[in-house]
Amino acid sequence: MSKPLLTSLADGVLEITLNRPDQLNAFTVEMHQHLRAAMEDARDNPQIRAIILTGSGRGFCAGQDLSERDPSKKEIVDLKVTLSTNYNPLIRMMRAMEKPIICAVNGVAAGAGANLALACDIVLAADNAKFIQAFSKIGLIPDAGGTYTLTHLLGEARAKALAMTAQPLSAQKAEEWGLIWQCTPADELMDEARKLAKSLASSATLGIGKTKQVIQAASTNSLDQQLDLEAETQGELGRSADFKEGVQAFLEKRPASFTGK
Ligand code: LHQ
Repeated sequence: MSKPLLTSLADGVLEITLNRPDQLNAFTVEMHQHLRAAMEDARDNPQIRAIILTGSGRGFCAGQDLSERDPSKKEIVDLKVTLSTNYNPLIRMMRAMEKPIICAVNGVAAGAGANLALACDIVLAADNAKFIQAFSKIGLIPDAGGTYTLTHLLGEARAKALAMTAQPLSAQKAEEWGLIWQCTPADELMDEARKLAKSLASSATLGIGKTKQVIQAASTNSLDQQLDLEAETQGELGRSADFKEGVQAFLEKRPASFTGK
């Protein structure tokens, strides 16, 4: 049987590929375990300075594998347990990780698959990809952070309509609405994602990681709290080797060589 997840590391970038193409990379418990382990490795390995998440085949991820949830089976699995055990720790870890995660949405992203993509820091999507909040079709609410992400990125009006109707949202419209960073021709998606990831991985990654944290904090902080957090974080970064190198390189009119320290 093929592995449910593929990983490769080059130029400081860990590329993670969901790999159940025949099921549009729908999540099984096994795939969850592999993805968690890969993300933990990305978080803890100092050689990894950026991450790309993508899918193999024609889809990105169709959310939970519904065949694992066959309602005719006697054993009823509590969905709260599934979310608390698998999806929620994954989303929390990805958001807490002080490294940029780029999602290359190579095709349909449905249910928790759509919200996994939207939990990443920079989302590129192929021009034939679409985002579907498929949950309402099976009597559920958006999960894997979807109610939070959609509301914060789009506002209530669009979040509610997307969630209630389960209408597919094209990658073009997702870009237009500010739900994702960029819609890209399908045959250029991975080149674009790799170019971006490589450039981030060789940048001042300590500052990039802090940028992620401070921007995320802005959704719940007041301006006062945010100003304090900016000052605190800038103080810390002002003592970093990357800041020293960045300024020195600027003054010497040469490219900077950042170490992420
Ligand atoms: C699938 C799936 C799938 C299994 C396609 N499972 N096989 C979290 C925690 C706990 C519980 C509950 O939920 C959650 C979060 C969730 O994610 S709930 C939402 C789950 N996802 C969905 O409801 C989406 C279901 N899939 C679809 O609606 C369609 O497949 C989409 C719109 C994604 C793509 O449509 P098509 O391009 O027409 O492809 P297809 O439907 O023909 O799918 C291709 C194959 O993939 C097919 O298998 P087959 O053997 O017939 O070729 C599907 O059965 C399989 N597949 N999604 N979630």
